[in-house]
Amino acid sequence: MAGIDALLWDVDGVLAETERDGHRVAFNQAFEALGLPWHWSETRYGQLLHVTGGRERLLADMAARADAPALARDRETLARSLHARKNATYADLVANGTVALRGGVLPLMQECRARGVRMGIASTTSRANVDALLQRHLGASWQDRFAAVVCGEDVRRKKPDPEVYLAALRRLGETAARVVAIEDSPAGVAAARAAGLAVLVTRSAYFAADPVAGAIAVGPGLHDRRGWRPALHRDDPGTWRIGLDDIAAWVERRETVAQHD
Ligand code: XBP
Repeated sequence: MAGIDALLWDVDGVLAETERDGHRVAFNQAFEALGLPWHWSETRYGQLLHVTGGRERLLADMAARADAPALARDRETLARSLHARKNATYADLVANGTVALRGGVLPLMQECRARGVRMGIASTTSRANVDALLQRHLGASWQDRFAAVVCGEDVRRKKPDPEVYLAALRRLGETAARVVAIEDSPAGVAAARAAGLAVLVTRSAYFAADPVAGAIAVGPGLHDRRGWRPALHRDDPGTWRIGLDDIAAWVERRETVAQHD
């Protein structure tokens, strides 16, 4: 379609509120399972989310704890065990339907398919987590819907490094000019921008108010036509959601939101 050949989806926070309802809960279950008296409150998890990567997040938390193993080697071993446990629990949680897709996500995916706009996944979460979430919501053959799926294991550097987006563009065989990323976190926006992409920001629970720089538009989610900056170019009483024409209009304007608090 005019202006857009492909959309690249971030996963955590964009497709679903996985952090609040999934990963945090699973981390806490992993602490319990390994006999650790640790617990990440919603507030503490929000602080830790500025570290991308679950294993890296565990190591960052241990660095601030008096009761973590003293040796770096032992912390690394513990982080790997906890992370493996967390991912297994997370997979169970999403398989049981604990984590829903956010509103407007599925209709936009269906619209992409109907209008010949290709899609990719660009996430630095583990592949098993993406697989669990999308199997639950899109079925066993979910990968067929995406021309590129790039996850944490495929990159050396996680977001805000642009590696994941550059790899997704390579797999799509596209340059950045006609591809739009959908993100929620400052690190994700920075990664997509550094890869040269236009970025749409759908605010998530944990990054509801963080300043983000350089997005083509920032708003509450694909499920809501109110509260977007810049405002939607057209009032369409016939729809409740954000669609490809809305995104194309923002791309065409190329008016970036310098900063949104
Ligand atoms: C999200 C992350 C991940 C998830 C947990 O990455 O930072 O660490 O919180 O997943 P993105 P893992 O910004 O690409 O959405 O435990 O697999 O890391």
